[in-house]
Amino acid sequence: MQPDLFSDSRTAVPLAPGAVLLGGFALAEGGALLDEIPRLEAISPFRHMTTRSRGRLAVAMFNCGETGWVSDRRGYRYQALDPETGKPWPAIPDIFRSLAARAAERAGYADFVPDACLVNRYDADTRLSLHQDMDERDHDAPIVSVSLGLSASFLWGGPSRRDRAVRHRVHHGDVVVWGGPSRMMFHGLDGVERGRHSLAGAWRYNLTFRKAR
Ligand SMILES: O=C(O)CCC(=O)C(=O)O
Repeated sequence: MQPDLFSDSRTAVPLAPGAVLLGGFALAEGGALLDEIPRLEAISPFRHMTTRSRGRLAVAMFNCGETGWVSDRRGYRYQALDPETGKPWPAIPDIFRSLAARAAERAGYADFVPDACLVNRYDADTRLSLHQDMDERDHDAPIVSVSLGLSASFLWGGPSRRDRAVRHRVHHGDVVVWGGPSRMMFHGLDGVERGRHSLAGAWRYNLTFRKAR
């Protein structure tokens, strides 16, 4: 891996064809986006899912949307009901939807209507290893990934897990969008800073919007 590439907080940094880091795109709405999280997690709480092979995921997660990503001993999939509550996931708030659509459009993907939003929560010791998002039926739509709270390093790899990943420092309000020729690129998250963010406390949150069905 290379050392971190620092994004200017107001510029668009191309990562690869079809992929861009929109520095500060959600900065103005960051607080309002964070304000939605307690209401959503009161319906579907954060939890550490398990995987078929590797035990407990370090990242705490829940979903909002018509469907949500789940992992357990049976594997990865999307499902309409939260397995913890047996009820539907909370709806995607309008402010989330609007931001995701605007970020996608800014990156060149018009008319993005996500049906799933994974809400990830990290502390300073949490990482998400390189992976591809491949459980969605619709691979034509882009992925929109919003960083909130503490800064971290977003890992941007290639089409193979063996490809060298480049680290991009992502800050509160940064948005990464990838689709088209980059849709199946490996990516991950590393190096969450220690400390307290004025709005998010000791956490980094991430909203990942996808069209899954
Ligand atoms: O937290 C991030 O920035 C990345 C999240 C991610 O890759 C995922 O949820 O699949």
